[in-house]
Amino acid sequence: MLNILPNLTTTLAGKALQSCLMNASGVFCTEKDELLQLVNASSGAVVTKSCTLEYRAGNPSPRYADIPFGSINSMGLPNNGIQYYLNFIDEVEKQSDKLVILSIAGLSHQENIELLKIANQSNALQLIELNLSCPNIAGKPQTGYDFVASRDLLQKAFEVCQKPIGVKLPPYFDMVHFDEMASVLNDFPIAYICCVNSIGNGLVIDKNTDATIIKPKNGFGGVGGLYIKPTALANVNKFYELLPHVDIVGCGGVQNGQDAYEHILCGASMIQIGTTLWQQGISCFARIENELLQILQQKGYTSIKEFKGKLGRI
Ligand code: RRO
Repeated sequence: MLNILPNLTTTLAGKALQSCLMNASGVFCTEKDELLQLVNASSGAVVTKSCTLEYRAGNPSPRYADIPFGSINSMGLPNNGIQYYLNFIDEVEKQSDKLVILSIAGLSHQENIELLKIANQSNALQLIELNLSCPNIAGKPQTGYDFVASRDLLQKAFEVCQKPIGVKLPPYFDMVHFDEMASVLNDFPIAYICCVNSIGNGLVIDKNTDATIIKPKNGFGGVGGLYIKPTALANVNKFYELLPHVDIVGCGGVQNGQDAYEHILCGASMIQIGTTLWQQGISCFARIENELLQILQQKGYTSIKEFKGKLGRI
């Protein structure tokens, strides 16, 4: 019998990629040396840390902590400003065909529009991830939880920017909210959606001190890792049903090949790795890739499209 070796190739926003694994925005992608390592890693694409118009130092430390089944962070959008990342994308384009996605997270709608206008001028930039879901800026709600504001921002975004735009969504927890967000997204030519950002405003206590484990926002921060896998899978799967023509990037709780496999079963075309990349470093891509390939081989699949979205129901 002919035994065809499986591969993890995929497409995202019409672009062919060698692997369906990549980093999640925010992890190991703020500085140029980190981004370069990601460009050279065994991953299908790279996304930058979400950026603002100017450099931001972010929130005071400690602002990230590993916790038993994941992580909590309140980084506060530390980044080097949009031009730093556009310069990096220009440089990479000359040496590599790895897709580098620019993540944008303005602190206001006006700032997002300015960022999109600047991004639109870049020759090398191919794809933008508009972050509608940063949970860690004091006094700023997550745009993705305000359906009217999301529509308004997307309306303006597609007026000023002709480049493909994907959106990073917060997790939703109510069927009505899935429907409402899907009906907003359906009205725009969204390149992809990424589900999910961290679950906002969790609280973790240090048992030795009886105090919060991170400092900003009185200890409240976005929760990532295994804690959020069921929520991430539910969001991927619900939006796969509601937006059948939009590529979905799954993000949340991917520690191994089985987790990645489950995201694809739920409908993901691509998988982002956040907390595991933070905890284990860049070698996690090769390990998870091998584990996922083994699962495909065991199940007799040769490509991810053979089982994407084929979640069974009982
Ligand atoms: O920088 C952050 O605090 C941060 C961002 Br922008 C985000 O989108 N998600 C997150 O967990 N942290």
